Amino acid sequence: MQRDYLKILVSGPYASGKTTFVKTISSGKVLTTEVPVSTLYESQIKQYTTVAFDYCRVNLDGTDVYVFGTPGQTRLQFMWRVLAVGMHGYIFIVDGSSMLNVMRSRTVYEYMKNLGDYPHVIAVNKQDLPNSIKPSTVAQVFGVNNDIVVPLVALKKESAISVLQRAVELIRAQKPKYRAE
Ligand SMILES: Nc1nc2c(ncn2[C@@H]2O[C@H](COP(=O)(O)OP(=O)(O)O)[C@@H](O)[C@H]2O)c(=O)[nH]1
Ligand SMILES: [Mg+2]
Repeated sequence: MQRDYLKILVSGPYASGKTTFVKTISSGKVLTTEVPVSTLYESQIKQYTTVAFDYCRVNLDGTDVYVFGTPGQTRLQFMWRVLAVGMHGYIFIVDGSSMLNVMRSRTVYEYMKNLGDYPHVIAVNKQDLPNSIKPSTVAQVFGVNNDIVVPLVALKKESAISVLQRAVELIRAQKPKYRAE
């Protein structure tokens, strides 16, 4: 039987909030591969890190959306290419807590764009923090259109779901229908 579905990748640099995003949209029903961090540098930022991927399935207005979160450490970036197979689009999460993190995200974004020309959303996370960087600033820094850059608080369900909805919207705007074989 044929069935509508979408595969969306959640990518972005280390500690931008990818795992949090996948956990939030799935209400905790997530398959995750987090392990304690292995280097001193990483441990200064957080305690656990994704080594393979995060995964969840959510139903959005009748469509099954398969969401895969990538590992963020650069030495695990080869996984991105693996996880990108068959995707319809992606959400690129930027840590908006400081301008330095936004600047650092740019090369990671370029890497993602090299995987192919897919519909995508750039989500500027941690908007709950004081002095967080605005989506319009990120659009300027990344040199992209304002309409693909959206605010995000990955800890909040409404916010995370609305980012997912925007990604689905952009995917549907590009191609009307996706069918599993
Ligand atoms: N203030 C705030 N912190 C967040 C938000 N989303 C994630 N974080 C924190 O950012 C850190 C990295 O999150 P994580 O999901 O592990 O990042 P990943 O490496 O991209 O998977 C964790 O300490 C999270 O609690 C958010 O919306 N607001
Ligand atoms: Mg993670």
